Amino acid sequence: MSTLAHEHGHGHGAHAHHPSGIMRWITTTNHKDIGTLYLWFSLIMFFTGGVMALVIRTELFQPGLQWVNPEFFNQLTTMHGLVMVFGAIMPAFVGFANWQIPMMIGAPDMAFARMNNWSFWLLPPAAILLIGSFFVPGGATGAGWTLYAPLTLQMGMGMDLAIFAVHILGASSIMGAINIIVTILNMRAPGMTLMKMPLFAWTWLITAYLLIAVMPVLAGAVTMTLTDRHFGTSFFTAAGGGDPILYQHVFWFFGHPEVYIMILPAFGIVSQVIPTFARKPLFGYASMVYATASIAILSFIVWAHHMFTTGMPATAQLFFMYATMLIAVPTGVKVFNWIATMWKGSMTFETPMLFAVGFIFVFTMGGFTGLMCAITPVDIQYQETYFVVAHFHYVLVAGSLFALFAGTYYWLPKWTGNMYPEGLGKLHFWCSIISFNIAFFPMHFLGLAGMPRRIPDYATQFTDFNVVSTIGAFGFGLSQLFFLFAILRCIRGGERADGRVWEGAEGLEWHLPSPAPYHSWEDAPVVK
Ligand code: CU1
Repeated sequence: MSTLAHEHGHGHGAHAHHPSGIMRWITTTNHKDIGTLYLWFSLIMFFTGGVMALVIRTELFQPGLQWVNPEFFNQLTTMHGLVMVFGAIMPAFVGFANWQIPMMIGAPDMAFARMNNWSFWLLPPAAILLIGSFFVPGGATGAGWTLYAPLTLQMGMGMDLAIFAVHILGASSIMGAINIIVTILNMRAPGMTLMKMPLFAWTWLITAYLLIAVMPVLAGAVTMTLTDRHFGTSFFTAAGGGDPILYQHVFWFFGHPEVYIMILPAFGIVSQVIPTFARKPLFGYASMVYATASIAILSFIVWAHHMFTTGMPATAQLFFMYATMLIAVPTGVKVFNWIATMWKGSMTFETPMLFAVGFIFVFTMGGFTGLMCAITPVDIQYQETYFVVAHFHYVLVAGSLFALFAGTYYWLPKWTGNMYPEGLGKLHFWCSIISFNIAFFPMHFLGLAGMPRRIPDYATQFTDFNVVSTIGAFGFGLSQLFFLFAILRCIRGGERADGRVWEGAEGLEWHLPSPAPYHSWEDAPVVK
């Protein structure tokens, strides 16, 4: 990383002041530096949220209460969700966007380089608020990551810290999204038309619009919660003329597009990796773009599939059921195109490809259980059970996270100039995909058998699958140490690599040479 980032651009600005050490990272406006900051931040949050998950799984290893009290258990499930969604997955994709989008479209940097710095540096204070809320009177909020009223109206000050953290994280996301949209629409190199952009840039452009559309809705939901808590309003209290169900509608109008915010950039990464290792161009490029846009549009009209048990009219239940099922069509187009890309390709299975193929296989299982959850009459049985927990971990871990792993191994050689250790990467993949399924597949059976989610204790007939699941979870947690070692070894040295690291794939991936980094505004090339 250091070799790349310390290089100087083209001689101009040679006498400009360049801060070093910690000041370099605090004041940087360079998209590569900021991408690196995002990625390290999300990795730290990933391990933080992962430790919480392991405490949860330790408590669930056997029935009864052994390790944590029920209040703290609720705090752990809540914070695990908030930390992983807002701290790990979303910032990781923004880190990828910072590194890759300017290089992919031939822009010298992000459009608003100083705002980019601010977008990142809002994250650590928000993380401190979230993690710090464990240590205030009453502890962190235990209302669940969805922060449903009326429970949130009865919680201690940890809830206020969570609300403030969500506000800050939302502001950061919106600024990041504005930056990505303006960069892509205004700063493409000559000849780089929209329909020539690499798929990762396309998926992020669409994701950025989703972010701008729904982050303010989440901000509204938590602000109404805040005023209900402290300023005498009754948005969500029936006693004052409000309705707690209103909270769910507002939250999920944000929450469902949020699901696609966490998966569309993953689709983008997989769409870059598969053609490289199949040594064929992406099959159905235009249909990939249209499928991504279709998914994004449909994501706005499915939100009440999270609310089938709230007493909606049957007509509304039918609408949300059919609208949700419709999303399977563009998603199916994507899976078809990835497989058609691999069809008769000369494939090799380096670590990025293993994670990409693993993504297709395991994410598709999450898609199928999603379809099961969309069927209103049966969802009424699944609601608030471990089946739902299994479903969304297949989507978010085997989906978003595996794509992030694929992207990390794919681009680390380009970012650092060094090859990662291939054996360690493959070990990481196989341990991850096996332990992931040991941890999460039994949860389907637990849910179908009626085990509720978000409880620290359970009836004894659920014991066997919970034991298996906890063993798998620890396996998955330990497997991530291979990931950490692979990254560290890659940064510290190893075989030299250049932009054409993936032999035989030249021209498919690195459309344009990487522009030279710069370290201050004066160094930045003038963009016309
Ligand atoms: Cu949803």
